[in-house]
Amino acid sequence: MKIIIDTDPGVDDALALFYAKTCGAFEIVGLTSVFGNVSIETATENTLWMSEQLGFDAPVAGGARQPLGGIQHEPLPIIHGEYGFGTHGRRRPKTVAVEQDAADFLIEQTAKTPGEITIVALGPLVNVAEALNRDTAFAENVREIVIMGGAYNTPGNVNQYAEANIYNDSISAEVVFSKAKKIRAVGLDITDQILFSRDNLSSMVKYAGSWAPFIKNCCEYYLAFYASKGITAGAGLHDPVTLISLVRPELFNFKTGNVKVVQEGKARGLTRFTLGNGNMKYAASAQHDAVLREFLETLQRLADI
Ligand SMILES: [Ca+2]
Repeated sequence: MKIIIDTDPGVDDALALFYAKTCGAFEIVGLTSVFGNVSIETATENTLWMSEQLGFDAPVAGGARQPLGGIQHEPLPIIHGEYGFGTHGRRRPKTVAVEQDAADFLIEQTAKTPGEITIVALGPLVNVAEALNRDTAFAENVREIVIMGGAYNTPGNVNQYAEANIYNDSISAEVVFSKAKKIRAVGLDITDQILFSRDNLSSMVKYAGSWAPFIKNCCEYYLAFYASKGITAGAGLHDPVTLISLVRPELFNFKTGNVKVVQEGKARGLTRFTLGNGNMKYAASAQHDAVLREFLETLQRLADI
């Protein structure tokens, strides 16, 4: 399956990239960066660094630094760390991003092989929205847009209404939900239920080979944030679970319909779902234990990377 991953790394983004590498299901056509968990500069450096370290051998295009509509976004280092990977410092990749920006990269790559490339968006949706706004053919050329984002029949995580990726660019989210032809959304309904515990981390570190110190540092930081919120069972595997919904769709139940994104007031960023014929489906339930097992067992191959 050909995919482009749009990402704002980020601890759970890094875990998703580990899964993308080890699951063997993907041909990574490219990666695009976006502001979100970290600044765009850090997101691009982290994406380049992860791509080099994992041997993706794929181009990286730098994306948007701010949301559409002029709302200024500031990262929250308390969740993922100042440079996105726990207490690790700035990454120093050897490679550089391509000259094209992320939206043009998405447009060009999908036009080369219409109907073949799936875009997996793991951060705010501005790069995808820009691609939809710039080129009307893009919506037809992309196979599917897979989104980590939204809270459809469950509370948000920024506040009771909104999930962070949607909240951090609600205008772009509305562009995507209104213009895209085929969307698969994995939101907090599922990802807040599939928790990565300290015990899971201990066993993963045993299998992680030279990645062990990196993973331990990142995940301990991320787990500490969840614990500070009173969630001691573990941390949400938001971005990895989104990828797993593509590889193991039989572990998920989806509901099809349409989404409007609330743009004003205290509920800004709320994903309002209407069941019926529509351009999107969201993961309404999943086999939580089996999804977690898929993640943990797949990452046992990390020592070979
Ligand atoms: Ca992310």
